[in-house]
Amino acid sequence: MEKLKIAIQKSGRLSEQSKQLLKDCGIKIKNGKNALRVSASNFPLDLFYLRDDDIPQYVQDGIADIGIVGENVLLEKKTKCNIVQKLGFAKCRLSLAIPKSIEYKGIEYFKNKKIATSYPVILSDFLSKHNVKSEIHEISGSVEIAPNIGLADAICDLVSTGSTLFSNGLIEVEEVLKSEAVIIGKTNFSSVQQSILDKLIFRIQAVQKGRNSKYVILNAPNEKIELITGIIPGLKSPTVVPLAENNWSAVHSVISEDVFWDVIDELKNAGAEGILVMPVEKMII
Ligand code: PRT
Ligand code: ZN
Repeated sequence: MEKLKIAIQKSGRLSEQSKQLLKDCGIKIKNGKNALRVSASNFPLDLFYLRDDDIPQYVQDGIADIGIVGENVLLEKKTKCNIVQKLGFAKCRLSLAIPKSIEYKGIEYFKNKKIATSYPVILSDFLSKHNVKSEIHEISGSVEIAPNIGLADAICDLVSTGSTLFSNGLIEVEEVLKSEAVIIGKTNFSSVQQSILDKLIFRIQAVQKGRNSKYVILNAPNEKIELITGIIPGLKSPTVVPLAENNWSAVHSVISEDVFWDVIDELKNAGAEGILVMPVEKMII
């Protein structure tokens, strides 16, 4: 039977969350530690474990059909792959940073400066868009130490918390790119592969919506129910069930993680009591 082949990072910042996502989609993968290729036991999916930098090329060449990488890697490799689905984890930005002692007046600063980076393609696109000519020094790791050892005037590197820049006396001055983990895909799927991919994406979206939602149950006097159901309209409309106590009801609904604490405050002010909040595993609308 035809299967879909997915390439994920063997070890690194993407690998645990990539495997967890597949698990949350109900896909069972054996833990073959050193295997390069494993098959899911209950879904037509084969997994390849690779270095993230190699994944776009494997997908472009059709050795894998889809892969999980950071957008930064996808753009740096300039392959003919499409973004099939954004995944919302491994969020970071690719930024230009300079020693904090320098007074920064704008992007002109980088003219004729030496910039160390592992992202020469993305960086040179960015600089030429801004009409700035710099000397790009490609290095593969520990980019942040380059200014301190006199190798470069500035760096262009991934930042998430900013603590690496801070501890190396650097400050971020320009954001070149925002990135998160994405599923990339080759350009032409067979109809069987496409239908497996559609199934996978359907499950991923259900998991993502679940992760972004909370299930809320609360009690309130009946005269407050209309006000409360206005605050938490839910998917279609909230469930309202009577309590054993006269003139009281329980309201069940789903709310988005992003607005969670604001909504809880509103509910309390509207007269809600005994508010229970639970995680949502999957959500299909
Ligand atoms: O071995 P392989 O080639 O597969 O892995 P890798 O070492 O190239 O990549 P890995 O595992 O480090 O990162 C994989 C992907 O995670 C990247 O391509 C990004 O899409 C994403 N990601 C998210 C990050 C970060 N956040 C991140 N903070 N990748 C790297 N960093 C590094 C950054 O380079 C810097 O050294 O973390 C440091 C900065 O972190 P803060 O928190 O101090 O700002
Ligand atoms: Zn890599």
